[in-house]
Amino acid sequence: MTDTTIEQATAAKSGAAATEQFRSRRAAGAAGSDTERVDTLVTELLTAAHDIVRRHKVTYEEYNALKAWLIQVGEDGEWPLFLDVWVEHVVEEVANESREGSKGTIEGPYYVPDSPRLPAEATLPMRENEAGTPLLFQGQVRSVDGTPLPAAKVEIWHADDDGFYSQFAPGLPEWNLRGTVVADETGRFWIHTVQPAPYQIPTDGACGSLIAAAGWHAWRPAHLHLKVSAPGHQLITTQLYFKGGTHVENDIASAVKPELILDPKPTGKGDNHEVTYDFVLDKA
Ligand code: MBD
Ligand code: FE
Repeated sequence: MTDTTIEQATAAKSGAAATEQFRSRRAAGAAGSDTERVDTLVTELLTAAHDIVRRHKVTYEEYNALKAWLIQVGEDGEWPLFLDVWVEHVVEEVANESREGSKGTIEGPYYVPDSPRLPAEATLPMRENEAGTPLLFQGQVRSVDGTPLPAAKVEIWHADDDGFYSQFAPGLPEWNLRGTVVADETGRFWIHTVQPAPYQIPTDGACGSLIAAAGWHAWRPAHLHLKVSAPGHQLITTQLYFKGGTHVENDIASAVKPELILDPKPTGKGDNHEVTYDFVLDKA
């Protein structure tokens, strides 16, 4: 008998990969040099925590449980996951409040830059017999004034039919279900992929313990992640969801917006589906 070990997806492994990915991309030192701003924000955050302790008469037992849990978040590499699930949506809301074009939403912890460049009509890198309903996702990228944006870039990444992201779960080809599609001279694109499945955040790490302790659920609705950009325009980071999908109404990451819901229709060929979604970019 051969001794094969099938590597399991674990919170610690996806956490370590997300932490590493974040660290490698973060521009050093941009924020944190404005003493007054740091003072204001951190003081208000701590004051809010102090108020909670007083109002709810938080005990030493609870304080120590929090301390142990915070230590565990770090050990599991789950700070990117924790922050992107429970905090990023408000940062995104503030960052994009004056945008006129397409709605954005959170990036989440599983973006990887420099995915393979693909032509305007392309199939995302996937395994032979990749599971899931085949989906043609097509559309056009335009400026807020209606001008089509030639050679716009549509970066797309999503989980597979088991809810796993390449580079954050073992056993998947490096760029599975990730690509950078370059739109044609009229800003149009046609992306062939498979519909992703709902995504359960890892339950075996610190975030999972919190979810269990609070009696919450760990699910995000099925979603496509996108970054759409064009010269002279602001890049938009967004996600698209599926009408009627499980957890569209109760995303653990609070990142669903009514403008971001797709309703793919059968094409009549097998169980293929297709949907059109246009992106409108604000000027830079
Ligand atoms: C995801 O796939 C995701 O998009 C977010 C925001 C958090 C955890 C997993
Ligand atoms: Fe995601």
